[in-house]
Amino acid sequence: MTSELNRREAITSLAALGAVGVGLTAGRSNAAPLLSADALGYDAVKGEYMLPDLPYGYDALEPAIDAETMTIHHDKHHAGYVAGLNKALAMLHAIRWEKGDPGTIQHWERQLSFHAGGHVNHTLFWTGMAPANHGGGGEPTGKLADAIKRDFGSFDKFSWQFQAAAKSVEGSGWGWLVYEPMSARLMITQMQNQQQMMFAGAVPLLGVDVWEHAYYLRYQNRRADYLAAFMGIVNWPEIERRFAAASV
Ligand code: MN3
Repeated sequence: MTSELNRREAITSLAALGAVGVGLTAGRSNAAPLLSADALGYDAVKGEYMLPDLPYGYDALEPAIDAETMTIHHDKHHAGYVAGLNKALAMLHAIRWEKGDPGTIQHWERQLSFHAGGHVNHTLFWTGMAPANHGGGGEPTGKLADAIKRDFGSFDKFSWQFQAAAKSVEGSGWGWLVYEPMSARLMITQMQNQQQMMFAGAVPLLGVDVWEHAYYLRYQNRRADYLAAFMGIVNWPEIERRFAAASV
């Protein structure tokens, strides 16, 4: 299999996930993608994804998110999703190539959805945060600020709904601010696990991880406190960039 084929398959696989509008602003080839292949750690020669480094130190988001949580979350959890994604792609390739047992397809497609979701979600998560007073926190400006006011009423109303949605995710999952390109509007969605409950076409702009591994060491069961702290480290300039890329 050529690396080009690998690359196309990988992109197609990721694009099949509703959560992943990545690179799928198709027909907008002049727009910067939501995430580049480099940002996702994609190695076109190996046809595999690598774990990207954090864009800051493990302790950079203190006190909102502690260094131990960041270390385990990135080096263990995120790494696990990358490994799982590569494994699923390799297994699907092998089954297809050898016309192997079609009964195993469902299992590996589920693995692909979960781990590809995990990889993309976490890559967006890390880069969607920045240290407080070094780009993190405050409110968005420009066209994103205007769109938030139009679609939610005000930044405060947006922030309230975003935190309420994330807080009430059943079990493990995410809260997301997404752009729905067909009607050109913003929405807030919940996500269960790494992929469920997202709808096709939704472009993820801002996500907050509400798996317990994201906050339990510091906050225990106080998910709402974690969410309030998260709002103080949102990298709004990066979210504005994603919105601009998605809404061209
Ligand atoms: Mn996580």
